[in-house]
Order: sequence, then structure tokens, then C-alpha cells
Amino acid sequence: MGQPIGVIDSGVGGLTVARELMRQLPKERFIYLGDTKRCPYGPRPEQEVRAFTWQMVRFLLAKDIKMLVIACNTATAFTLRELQRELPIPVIGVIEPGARAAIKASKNKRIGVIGTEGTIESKAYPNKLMSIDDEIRVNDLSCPPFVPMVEEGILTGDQALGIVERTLQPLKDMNHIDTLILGCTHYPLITPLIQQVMGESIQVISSGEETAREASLILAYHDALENRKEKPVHEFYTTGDLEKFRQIANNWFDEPVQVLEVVEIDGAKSSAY
Ligand code: I24
Ligand code: DGL
Repeated sequence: MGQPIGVIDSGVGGLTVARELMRQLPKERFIYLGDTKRCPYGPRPEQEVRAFTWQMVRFLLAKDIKMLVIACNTATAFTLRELQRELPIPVIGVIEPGARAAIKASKNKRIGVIGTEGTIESKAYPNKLMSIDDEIRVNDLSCPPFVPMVEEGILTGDQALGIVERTLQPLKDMNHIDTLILGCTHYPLITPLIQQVMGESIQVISSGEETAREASLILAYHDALENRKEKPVHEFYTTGDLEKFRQIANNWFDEPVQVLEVVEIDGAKSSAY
């Protein structure tokens, strides 16, 4: 059996990226690790996010993965470069694919980016966008209320619309962007609200979708695509509550998850790397 692809996230939000990966790469076997015990990463300082992310990476390296996808925008913002430098396998994050897609989509070269505090403070998106095209102008905005809102299951209705309207007001006031990057795993779940608030003419880019395309390209390039006939059995690991994770994952995927375990990655039990 071929090697699996590792996917890490701060919690369950990365399942949005995992579902897209599984859809675009149906023959690949995935191992997903969500650090739900310590989620959210968005408000945490850089050093903490880097330390937690390395703990996740060590766990997956011990599972002999052939590629690592950092599904979490905050973890990507703070660790992509060092992981690409230190690991012996291809590492992709969610930021560069989203940035590239936005540049393709934008006509006026004015791009908006929304994400957690960590992602926005890191300036990872503006830096990447401007390194691809130095004429791009970026308006970025952190949206701290969005992750808790989605995690409370508030995805539609007046309350949700009100929160999205108030939070995005600074971006609307500028009123120049023609493309908006959803720089957070959770935001695709409220795309209709974001689209409604920003207006139908704005093109909304979901980083996760673009990342799956990038993953396919990289595997093809390395001639590392899987080609077996049997359906892959994916594995899921959480650092938090098993049944809460199962409920969300089963709700999110067409079929119930088969392999799901709680793991400890913060201390004595992490070995091998
Ligand atoms: N969506 C997310 N996180 C949650 C949630 C949700 N609860 C309901 N929905 N809880 O993220 C996070 C806290 N838990 C996580 C598990 O361990 C304990 C703590 C977005 C998920 C994206 C796949 C709403 C909900 C759902 C299923 C699918 C989509 C969704 F339940 F928005
Ligand atoms: N996964 C995070 C991200 O994409 C959102 C949740 C969190 O703050 O941990 O930035």
C-alpha cells in the first residue's frame, strides 16, 4: 500500500480542506490530525502556534506520510517556511494557492483578505500576494467573531448576518476590492453571508479548494500519485473529545469516518522525531 498524505489543522475546520482534497484525489489515503484540545490557534502568539504545529508534524512524520498539507491558515502563516526547509517531504500550506487564485481572479488588482488575528497580523497573505505581483493592493482584516460563530453552529439567520455585517464593515467602507480571500478554514461555511454582505460582484476565493488543486499538481510532478483500485481508508486523529469530533466529521463527510482515535501530542508520548 502506498504512503498516505498528512493533513494537520488546529481542530475540525481543516475538514473543509480535507473534504476538498479527498474529492479531487479520490485514490489517495489521508491521515488527518486536528488539535481540537488547543483550538483555536488564531488568537495565540506565534511561538505557541509554531510549537503546537511542530508537535502535530512529529506525530504525522512517524506515520510515514509522503506529503504534508497544512490545512490551517494560522499554522501556515507561522510555520510553512520552516517546515518546507526542515522536512524531507513536500509541504504545502493554504496561503499560496489562495493568493495565486485571487490574483488570477482579480481585474483591478485590489484584493481583500480575511482571517484570524494571527494570520492577519503575520502579513503572510499580503507578502505572498505582493511577491507574485507588486502592483497588487491588499486590504486585510481579522474577523475574530467568525470562528466562534461557526463553532456554535450559527451559519444562517439574522444574528449571523448581523455579525458578518458589523465585522466586514471596515472592508466594505474601502469599497475597492473586487476579490476576497477567505483566509480561514471556517469561513467557507458562511460564504453565502459573506457574499451577501460584500455584494454579488465580489469574487470570493476559498483557499482550501485551491490547495487541493496544488496538492494534485505536486503529486503528479513527483510521480507520487496513488493508483490502486480499492477505496482508501482514511485515518482521523484528534487531541480532544472523540465523540464531538466524530459527530462533526460524520456530518461533514458523506460516509461515517471509519478510523478515529484520540492522541496525545503535547509531551511524553511524542517520540521518533
Ligand atoms: N463547526 C465547527 N466546529 C464546531 C461546528 C462545530 N460545532 C458545530 N458546528 N465545534 O467548525 C468546534 C469545537 N469542538 C470540535 C470537536 O471537539 C470538541 C470541540 C467547522 C467545521 C467544518 C467542517 C457546525 C458544523 C458541523 C458539521 C459540519 C459543518 C459545521 F457540526 F459548520
Ligand atoms: N484553522 C484556523 C485557521 O484557518 C481557524 C481556527 C483557529 O483559530 O484555530 O486559521
